Amino acid sequence: RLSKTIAAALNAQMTKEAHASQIYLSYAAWADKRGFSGIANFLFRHAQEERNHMMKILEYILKRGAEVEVSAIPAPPKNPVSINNCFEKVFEHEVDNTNAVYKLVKMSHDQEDWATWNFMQWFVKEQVEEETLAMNLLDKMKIAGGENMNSNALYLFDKEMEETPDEV
Ligand code: OFO
Repeated sequence: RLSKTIAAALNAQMTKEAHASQIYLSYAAWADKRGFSGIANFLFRHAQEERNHMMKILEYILKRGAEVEVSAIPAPPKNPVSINNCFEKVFEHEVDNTNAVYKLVKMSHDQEDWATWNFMQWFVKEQVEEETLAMNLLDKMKIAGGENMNSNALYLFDKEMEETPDEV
């Protein structure tokens, strides 16, 4: 059985994953509007992935016999100012979510809730993959000029993003 505090923390994490999905969704729409359809495609796919994470937690809460609380999702932050800035923000967001995941891991460890601890390991692994992916993309952009990427480099980057998988 889930303790009250673990159930509350899992519910909060569920909302955090939903928030992540909204962030990717808003950035995807922003990129698409500016003609970057490859980047938009990648971000739309990722929005779906974050929603799957939300569902994964929801199903776990139910399976463990606790109450699911679907609450309001905070609005996504302001639009990025450039493609480079977009991926910087994506990376920052992923680091922030990793910290939230770690808190849950610690809480389940402290309470000796080994089922939740084990369940959360999937998210630990997932966050490593997502941070690595965001870092790799930032590295690529840095080589291509970072904030000063010219239209040629941006064109090629956008094209490549169409095929970039969500996972590394
Ligand atoms: Fe849900 O994995 Fe990113 O945030």
